[in-house]
Amino acid sequence: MSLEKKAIVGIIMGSKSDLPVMQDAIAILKKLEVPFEVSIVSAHRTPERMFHYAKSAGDRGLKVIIAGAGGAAHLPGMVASITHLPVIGVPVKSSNSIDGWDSVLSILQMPNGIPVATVALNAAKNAGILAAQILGTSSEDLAARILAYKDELRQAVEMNAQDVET
Ligand code: RP5
Repeated sequence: MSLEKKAIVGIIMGSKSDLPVMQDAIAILKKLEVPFEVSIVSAHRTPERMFHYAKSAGDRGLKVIIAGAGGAAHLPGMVASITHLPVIGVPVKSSNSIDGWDSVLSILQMPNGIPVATVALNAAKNAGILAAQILGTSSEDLAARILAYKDELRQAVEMNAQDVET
């Protein structure tokens, strides 16, 4: 996708081990035809790479950043402290986490002035949808694709209802 069109969503994660969770953001952005790029950027292990990524993101054409991390998940908040772009945080339940509360609270409890739009634990799909919705405010075509997706959700529920209801 990023080869065909210039990326407008940046998907970053603290480790390759976050990729299975973050794949859900990739999949929904592909479905909604939103161009994106994917990078591994660690707040703790590659702080200079993180700073450069966040500092250059707007100039490189990105409009929204989705940042996933687990444990002491400082990546979304640190990126939000550097860029003017909206940052959507995905708390990832890493293998040594305390049921994911470590990453949820690290991403959710931001100080005044530096918001991160935090989705539920491992909810990278919702992060992708939210990024598309932000971008859909300035693209009628994308807004139409989001509404079509919502219609798919409605139809699935109505089919299930027909199966169950008597
Ligand atoms: C965080 O530590 C990453 O975002 C990941 O969720 C977690 C574990 O990373 P690895 O030790 O698997 O590289 O920085």
